[in-house]
Amino acid sequence: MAECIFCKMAAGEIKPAIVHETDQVLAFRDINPRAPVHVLVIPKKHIATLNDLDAGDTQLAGELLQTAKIVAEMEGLSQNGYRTVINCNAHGGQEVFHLHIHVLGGRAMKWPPG
Ligand code: DGP
Repeated sequence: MAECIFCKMAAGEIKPAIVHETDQVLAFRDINPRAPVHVLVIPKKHIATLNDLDAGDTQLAGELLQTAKIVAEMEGLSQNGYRTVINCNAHGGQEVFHLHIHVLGGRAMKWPPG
């Protein structure tokens, strides 16, 4: 998608602070961190929201989750724990319409979320 900022990152046109990368997935630091560690994990392929994930994306969805786990390990979050979040559409608070998993850690999280 030409106007999608996360697609531009996936294509290397905009360079975020990359934490991890595979052929299909990119993980980079959030520009507006909400925790000491705040990394976004995206598919390089444009998928607007979780609603748009189809049956053919099952392998990719698994790789997104595996990457979230790898990022948590790399950032030293695994033992104390961390939070993963996917915001979807207006009530979910989604601002960027390219599917992403937030990996948040480095402090205790509250529940329920706001
Ligand atoms: P969401 O509300 O789930 O759509 O979260 C979008 C996140 O994307 C938000 O935490 C801020 C982050 N973000 C938006 N624009 C940029 C950018 O240009 N670079 C980086 N690194 N993160 C961005």
